[in-house]
Amino acid sequence: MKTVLITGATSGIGLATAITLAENGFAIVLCGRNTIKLAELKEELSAVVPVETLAFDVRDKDMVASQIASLKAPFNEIDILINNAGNAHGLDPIDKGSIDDWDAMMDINVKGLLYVSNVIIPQMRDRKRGQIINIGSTAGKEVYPNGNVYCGSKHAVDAITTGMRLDLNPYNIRVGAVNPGLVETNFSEVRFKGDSERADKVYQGYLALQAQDIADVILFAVTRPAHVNIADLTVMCTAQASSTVLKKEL
Ligand code: 8X3
Repeated sequence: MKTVLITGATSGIGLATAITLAENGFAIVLCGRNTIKLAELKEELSAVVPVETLAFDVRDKDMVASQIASLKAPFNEIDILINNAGNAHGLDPIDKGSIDDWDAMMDINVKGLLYVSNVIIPQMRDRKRGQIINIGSTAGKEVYPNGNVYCGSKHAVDAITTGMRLDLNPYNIRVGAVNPGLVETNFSEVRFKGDSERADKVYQGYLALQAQDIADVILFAVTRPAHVNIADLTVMCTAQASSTVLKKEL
């Protein structure tokens, strides 16, 4: 049984992925900040597969390191790392952006991903096997108006994914990215700081991707034979042609 560590596992894509991988026989290490949700999810999924939880904020590098180091067998050998934790804060032109929002996006989406990877990569390197999937975004492929720093953080994920794949190639470690477009989760609610009316509008008038759609893609990536690496995969809903071209039924 392979063990998967998922960050941001208590909501959205991370949650759907945790449930999907548990249903498909992977042992799961659920990581997140919300200890109540982690405990509920552990109870639910433990009926199916071995499950462990780690409570940390990916921004806290000491907690990241100490929590992952505390894992005991059978959870101390991570076969697959899914760097999913991430979010957007604000959607403002660059001259009106908030430094706190910029910090949050760079600290979570970029540095947090690095902190978790930094702890997991050496064990994969020593075992000469492993798989890392970074959740990027269409925003990591193109920049859209007011997306500035969020797009920058996801472009960084795109570059870091390629860098990881190059550097970890000698160790037989598969590295790839899944890059979703518009997915109907609490993403926009976080981006717009709880303004649910504004958040709901993002997904109105067309059928957005659902978290499960991305979980299915991740399941596909982690069930390929050892010689197959899904290096870079962009997923949009049918109504979306790019970050700025979206067909809405009006
Ligand atoms: C999420 C998709 O379109 O808001 O990464 O950039 S988008």
